[in-house]
Amino acid sequence: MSGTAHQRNDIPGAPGAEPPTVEEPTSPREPLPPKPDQSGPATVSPTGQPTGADQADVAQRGGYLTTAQGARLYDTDHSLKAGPRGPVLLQDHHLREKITHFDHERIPERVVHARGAAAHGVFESYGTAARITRAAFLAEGARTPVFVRFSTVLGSRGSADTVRDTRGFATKFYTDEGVFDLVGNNIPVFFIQDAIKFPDVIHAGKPHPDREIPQAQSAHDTFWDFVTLHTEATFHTLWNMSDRGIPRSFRMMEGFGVHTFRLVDAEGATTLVKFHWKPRLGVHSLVWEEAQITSGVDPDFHRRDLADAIEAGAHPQWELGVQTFPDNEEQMFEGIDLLDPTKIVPEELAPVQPVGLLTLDANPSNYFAETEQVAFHVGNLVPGIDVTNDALMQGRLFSYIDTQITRLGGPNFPQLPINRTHAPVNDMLRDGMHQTAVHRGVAPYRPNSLDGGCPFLAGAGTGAYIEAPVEVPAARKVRDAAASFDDHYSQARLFWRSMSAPEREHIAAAYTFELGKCYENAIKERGLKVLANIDGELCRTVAAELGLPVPEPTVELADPDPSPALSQIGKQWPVDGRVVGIVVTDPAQDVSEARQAVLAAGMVPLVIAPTGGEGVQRTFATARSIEYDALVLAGAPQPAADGYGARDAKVSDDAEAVTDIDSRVLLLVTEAFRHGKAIAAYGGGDAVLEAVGFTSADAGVVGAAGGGDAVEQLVGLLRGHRVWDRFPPALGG
Ligand code: HDE
Repeated sequence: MSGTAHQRNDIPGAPGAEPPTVEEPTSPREPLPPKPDQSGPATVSPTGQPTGADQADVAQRGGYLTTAQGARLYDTDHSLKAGPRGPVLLQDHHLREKITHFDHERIPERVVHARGAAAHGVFESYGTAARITRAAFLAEGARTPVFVRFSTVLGSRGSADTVRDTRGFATKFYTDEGVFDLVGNNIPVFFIQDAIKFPDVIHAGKPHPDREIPQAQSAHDTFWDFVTLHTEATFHTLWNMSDRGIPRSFRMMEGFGVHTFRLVDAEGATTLVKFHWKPRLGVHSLVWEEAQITSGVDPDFHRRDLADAIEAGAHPQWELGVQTFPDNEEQMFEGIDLLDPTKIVPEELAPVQPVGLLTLDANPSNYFAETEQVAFHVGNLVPGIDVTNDALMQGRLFSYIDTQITRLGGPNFPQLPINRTHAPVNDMLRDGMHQTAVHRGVAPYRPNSLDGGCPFLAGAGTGAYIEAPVEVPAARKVRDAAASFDDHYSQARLFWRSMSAPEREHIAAAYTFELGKCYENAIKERGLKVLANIDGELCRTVAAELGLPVPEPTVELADPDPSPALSQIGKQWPVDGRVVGIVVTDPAQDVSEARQAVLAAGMVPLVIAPTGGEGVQRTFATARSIEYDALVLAGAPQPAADGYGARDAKVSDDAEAVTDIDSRVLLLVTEAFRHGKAIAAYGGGDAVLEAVGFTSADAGVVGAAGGGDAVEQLVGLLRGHRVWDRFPPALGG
């Protein structure tokens, strides 16, 4: 539940309510409360009744170790044996209970979106959507608790966060009228137009079935085989190859409902809408090398970033907005088929109108109970929000409940604490595995007289969910799609044309990397044919890199107006929660001015010193550039005691490269520079810049008078996310 008051932690990973002692504690006590940034699901009953219980009441209790039945135990390190060297006795109930439970600790991971991270928060409605929907949580001033889970799609639960992939953005709104789930992605279109192909596209994207390689990525033959044979996937694939496929942070991603939804007002009038989440911090991405290094150095980069930011009090925020379209018989807008989930409606044609603000303000207190057990479902709808005939959406309406039954072990998963609605439940569903409700009465059917006719049916005036009575066009039964679904390229071309020069470079590099990793030449050639239908220059660039001939387009190239809203470069954004590395020469060096300035700007300072010590978060051995959005060089550290290759392979042993500065600091700075990060130097730090050949004439490299000045200049640069001038305009520039 959100709304907990948080104290701000300067540095992520601050100890909990009671810092540990070095000696093992000797007297029993109640378990410690969660950290101030953490919260759990609201304590409502399986039927949605607030229990008034403290969250501690549903966690472990008591200072003594017990069995699952509450009997106290005196030893948990030794099995019950026939003598100290004898065999273990079958009667050891504690051993059997402990091992048996452990043996069943795992549940199946999600078939897609297995890897995720989540947070609690609140959604505050502006009321601007009240004229088009009767949904109570969108009325003016309504505040609704939410739980949001972000995810990658392809990788297993233990895969790296920063792979090139689509990201899930699923929001559970615990509204007074029942749960509403907005199960979206960070990319507004999908690979396919019909749910019946979903198993196929996922089989193609997942690791090859023979060797189970590669994990969590699309740079392999089966993925490219599929998307070049099903060219409806072209637009989504282009988004994935763009910087959107490698977000800097979950906090810096847009979210999209993808499908067109139908909103229904109090009078029954309907409006078609597309949902958008707009991050307050702007859309920002990693650069590819950074993403690759991160996969090894910190595979938990995104989940750590989310948790750290919330812990530090930099609560991520998104505005929910809708694009609205008249609900007419054609379900088209400006020639764009609203039932085709491979198409966007450019924001310039239909502006995104803000309807509320989402704030994530608490980390989960238990990953499994909350993030792993949360079960989203596209069919979790509330009055005022309805579905459309999008064939992708229709299949999803079946899939989500179905998959939870396997994953969560039976049909009662809505009763898991994180999934419990906050609205009263009287559903006539009974029994089943893991039933935790204890229902009364004898007549779970209706009509009945034995239970006084309960439950009664609601009507429009008593809050019933009533499907909008839209006409279904008279038609013949077919396995087919509308002719408008055949245009697979014009919006991909629109996207390409809307990109800035560095974004185009990144796209060309991504296609080159991914197709270059395919083994089969035929697949690379087919990939180039698709690119020829997007843009000649893109195709020629990638073909040259692959060493393959340039194919001719097979369609007439469209001439769409660019949509500036698609580019993620060129504006200014807040810097909340960005991480600034401060390099010092000595753990005792006083950099309090720089630290304070970073904190005052709402960012996180990490001091990097030759060795650990009070106030030091990283050493040269543990630091890597990918962790920092900007660097402050507060001196030029000499090679540290562990600064030789046999101890730390990051150290350069190249005699030419050896200077009187620790070469890991030089690596840090050159990588940061290459990745377009801002760098400031003061107090002798300019010697580091000199050693690597950078000067303040280079974009985003600044000399400063002191720590405060350095941070102030960095903040100015960080508002633009990256130093884009360092990426030379080449392709289409
Ligand atoms: Fe999903 N998808 N999906 N999907 N999806 C699942 O449900 C499915 C699609 C999305 O954090 C599964 O609980 C089908 C589009 C997210 O727990 C499963 C189709 C979009 C999540 C499923 C799609 C999504 C899922 C797997 C084609 C963006 C993670 C585990 C019609 C609008 C939710 C689970 C979480 C998860 C089915 C396509 C988003 C199998 C059949 C389009 C964010 O039910």
